[in-house]
Amino acid sequence: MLSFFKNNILNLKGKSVLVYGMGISGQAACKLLHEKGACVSTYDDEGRFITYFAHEKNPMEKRYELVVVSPGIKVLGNPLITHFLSKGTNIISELDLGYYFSNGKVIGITGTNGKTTVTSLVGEIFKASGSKTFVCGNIGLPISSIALQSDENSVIVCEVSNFQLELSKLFSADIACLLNLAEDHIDRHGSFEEYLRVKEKIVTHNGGQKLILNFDDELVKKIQINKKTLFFSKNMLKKGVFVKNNYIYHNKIKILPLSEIPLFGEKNLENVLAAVAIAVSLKVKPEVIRRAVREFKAPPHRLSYLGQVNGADIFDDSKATNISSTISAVNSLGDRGLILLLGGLNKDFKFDEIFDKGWDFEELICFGKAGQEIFDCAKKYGYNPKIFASLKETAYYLRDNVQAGQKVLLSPACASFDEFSSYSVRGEMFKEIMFGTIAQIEMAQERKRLS
Ligand code: UMA
Repeated sequence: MLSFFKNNILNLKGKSVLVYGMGISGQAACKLLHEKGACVSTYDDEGRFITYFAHEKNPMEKRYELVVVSPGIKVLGNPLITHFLSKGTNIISELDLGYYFSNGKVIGITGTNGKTTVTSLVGEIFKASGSKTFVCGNIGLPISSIALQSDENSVIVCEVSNFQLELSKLFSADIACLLNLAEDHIDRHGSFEEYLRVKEKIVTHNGGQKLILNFDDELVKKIQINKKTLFFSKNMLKKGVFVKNNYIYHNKIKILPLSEIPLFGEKNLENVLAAVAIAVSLKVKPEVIRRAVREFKAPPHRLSYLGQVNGADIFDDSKATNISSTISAVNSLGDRGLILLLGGLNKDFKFDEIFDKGWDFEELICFGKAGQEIFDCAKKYGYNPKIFASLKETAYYLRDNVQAGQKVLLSPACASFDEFSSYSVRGEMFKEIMFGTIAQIEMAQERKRLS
């Protein structure tokens, strides 16, 4: 496989390449391959296509020298991928393709939770340092779309998902950061062990370059380290990036006081520590890091404080689509006075871990497709939850019933797809209902539909 790339990748001219999946990754891959002179064909299970590229009806009947697969395509049990694997066809992920044609320093950031926050913060730090910076990957911009614009002075900050890593063979970042490991995406990978194996690829592919690892995460701490590993921790370390006397240090150098971090909760402290560790590894000056952290605006739906309704504090953590993320949000806010909203589409989780801690919630509300399952699990631990068919109904109930002193936390531990197209639409809808703007929005949509 690798020999194909070593010998041929710089000369894709005239080579027949199939791009599988026509979302933004597939489209970016097509353009890159086209620029490199490849003969590009496309295939999409939903029949999506892009103009100028041949859309294959029966790709199994053709031979390709390379197949580039989009991250959303589940490998396990996929007939087309199984077919090409059995024929010995070279198959790579879109991440590999973009990486291969990238220049400059590549920073790869992965982990179960916090990837997007760390990726954006690292991007801001490098922009503030004056580097030609690209922020890409799972955050929403395929690496293939920026690869050919990068040069030897570029810094490419790439959020890497396990979906992108699943078929990856080439991606080997100069700086690879693994933030944390917890159960997630079992529905895609079949088991937690397989999920871990895929996630660890970011580290095992790393050919002796710098690794940034979380010392406070038991699973991350256990994995392979090399001489250049830099650990970060919320507690004091002999060496690394750590917290001492309410300051973040890199070894003996003070970087910034915790009081200047504009993000909420202990998970976000870990995220900042990871970003600092990445930045110091590439020798960004402490004052630049400090300024960029101070001015950072977190991406939405990650334990974001929305404001007050009837004197109750409202928090949107819609991005919490797994159990560990929800637990960390509750740890950050505390259980007293907390109304916790759980539900959506279960990703094959058991919910016991949330309820076996003896937390004394003010109220527990379950909703959506997983609502009944979460309700039954909570009952086993002596809770008396409320249940609603949807998040929308839950939010209408809360808007009329919350009281001063309470905290409402949407941290659902489930995917959003039973009711919404994404976690961000779910978060926006929650905010709009809680703060009373939904009626105007629905009326505007209705007007648009009728016009
Ligand atoms: N498709 C098939 N067969 C399949 C599945 C999908 O043909 O079995 C086709 C669909 O019909 C569609 C296309 O593939 O036309 C979609 O491709 P895709 O799902 O890979 O989506 P992209 O638009 O390319 O977006 C992807 C990532 N999506 C997924 O991993 C599901 C985006 O992450 C990422 O931002 C983007 O590449 C740029 O790198 C989204 C995501 O949900 C935000 N990520 C997961 C997460 O964060 O938990 C991992």
